[in-house]
Amino acid sequence: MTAASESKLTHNEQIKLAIPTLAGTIGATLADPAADRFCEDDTQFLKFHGIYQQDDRDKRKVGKHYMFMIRGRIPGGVLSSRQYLVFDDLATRYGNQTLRITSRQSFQFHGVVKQGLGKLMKGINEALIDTLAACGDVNRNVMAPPTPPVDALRSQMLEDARRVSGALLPKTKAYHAIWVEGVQLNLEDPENKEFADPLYGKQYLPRKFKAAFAFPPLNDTDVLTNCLGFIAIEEGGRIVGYNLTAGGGLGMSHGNEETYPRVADVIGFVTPDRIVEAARGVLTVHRDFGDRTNRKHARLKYVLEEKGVAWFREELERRIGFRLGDPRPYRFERQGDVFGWHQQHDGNWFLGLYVETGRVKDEGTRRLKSALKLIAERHAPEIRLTPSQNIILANLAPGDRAAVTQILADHGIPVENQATAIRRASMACPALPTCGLALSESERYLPDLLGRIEGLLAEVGLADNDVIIRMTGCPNGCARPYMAEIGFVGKAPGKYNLYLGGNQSSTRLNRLHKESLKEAEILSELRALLTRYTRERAGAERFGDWCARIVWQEAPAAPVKA
Ligand code: SRM
Ligand code: SF4
Repeated sequence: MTAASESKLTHNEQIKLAIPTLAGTIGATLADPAADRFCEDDTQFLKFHGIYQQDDRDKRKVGKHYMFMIRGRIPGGVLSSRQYLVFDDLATRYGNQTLRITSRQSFQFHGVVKQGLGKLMKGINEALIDTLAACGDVNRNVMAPPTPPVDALRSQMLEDARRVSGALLPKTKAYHAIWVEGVQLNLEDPENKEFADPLYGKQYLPRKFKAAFAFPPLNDTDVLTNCLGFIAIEEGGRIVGYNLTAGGGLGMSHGNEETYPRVADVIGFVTPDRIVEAARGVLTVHRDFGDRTNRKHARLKYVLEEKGVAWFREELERRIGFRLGDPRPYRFERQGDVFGWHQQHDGNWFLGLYVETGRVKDEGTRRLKSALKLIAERHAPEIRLTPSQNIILANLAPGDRAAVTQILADHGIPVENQATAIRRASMACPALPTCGLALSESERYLPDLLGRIEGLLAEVGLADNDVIIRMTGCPNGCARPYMAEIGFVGKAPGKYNLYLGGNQSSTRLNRLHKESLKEAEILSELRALLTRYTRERAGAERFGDWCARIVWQEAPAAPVKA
């Protein structure tokens, strides 16, 4: 690389090049009891270790209260009860008493202060889980369908997802040194100075990279929103391979037309024995062609959009050294989770539980956190986190059902009619007060807004409608609002852009309908649209499909205001 091209690199690129172990001075600052936070460059390295330095935005008027968000790496979202109990205990001791299920099947701790950070990280690693690469310019948590085996095939997919996750892990020694051994990596040691990750090189990726698996007809992982996707193809009762997808992603910035959400392209077909090679190949195309001069333009989706599918397939095949098969037919019909009790193929049972905005907590008469702890202690289910921020308790013996239902009832959690259809189908990102990028509320506001939308639905005779509603506090798209039938994207405090027209199978992006709406405007707009929908829908047509058929034609997307 020439000096000129190096100078155009973003700051993140330069610091990765300078300290390719990603150790920064994290170990030294961690050991310093007087420091309540890490320096700016270290906050970038910390992300690769699964940690975000944040401050409590509710308290900004009285100064900056630094705290940390820690995200687990939990491929497919599966944990043992023992591991869950460790997470519960760590959240109680060092976090804000809650666990946050993420939209990528992981858990986040929020509100951890610096004194608790090292202990919490040690605890996670002792439970044989880690947080390595949960954030940063690397492959993130790999998603897989969370529904427990009602047939043997989904178990194979989970194993495939774990293989891909393992193969794409960075190899730096810094993570183990800092969080397990509790030491600062010696940056002067030539071995550390010259370190280059065998897959990622010295500079890692230009930006984050995301992978997911899905099993048609269910698209519960929103697979097409990922940089890399594997869509299972079943023939004769076995998974014969996967359609490989690439170039999905949702993040954008208000007023910047060079950024946009994008649905992935189907590139080709790959057999199960070759998914790791294929995954590495796709990742290295991102590594080598992603834009390292502009982080807003650095995702793989822009490479796909600008160079095209034919170029991408050829480039990928050149790297992996074999030809992909042609994509096989598949069809997604729906997204979403399964709730209530269901029997597994082995005779055991699983219970799908709705978790409002993914937050596992005790609040008022609903004491979900305490209930889950008791169930994990007494009945030891396998814990599965869903991409829609819900939880599944799996592998429960038939004899456990009544006791588990009773524990939940004692803690104010029903297993039947857990929430209205729109709540069960909804998602919100954390936003305020933890997220530094939030422009408006999301997790703390959506439940109230849904209450008002429930009122509207009842008013127009659609009380049981399960329209898919997602909200984020900014346009980064963390709760995947651009795939929802109704998407709310924060624009400013109390103001949201309204997107309409996603579909139930999560294969179609919605479109911007109106900008900067306050709550009263949202409700009046939705009242008018829902009233028309009841009159104009064709048979069982869903609201999102009606919006795409009718509303999109009437109101072409408004020009985006800067
Ligand atoms: Fe996200 C940044 C939370 C899934 C796109 N995301 C953030 C940060 C870390 C804010 C920051 O950079 O300072 C948020 C932390 C908030 C907090 O206080 O916890 C955050 N993202 C989340 C989670 C927790 C939202 C949730 O409701 O669960 C999800 C964690 C998933 C996980 O376990 O790994 C989460 N983020 C997503 C998704 C959805 C997905 O991956 O399926 C997206 C859209 C898909 C995509 O990547 O394109 C997403 N997050 C972003 C972006 C925009 C990236 C871009 O291409 O422009 C940012 C901003 C950034 O990276 O600079 C971001
Ligand atoms: Fe924060 Fe925006 Fe992501 Fe919400 S969508 S968590 S506000 S970055």
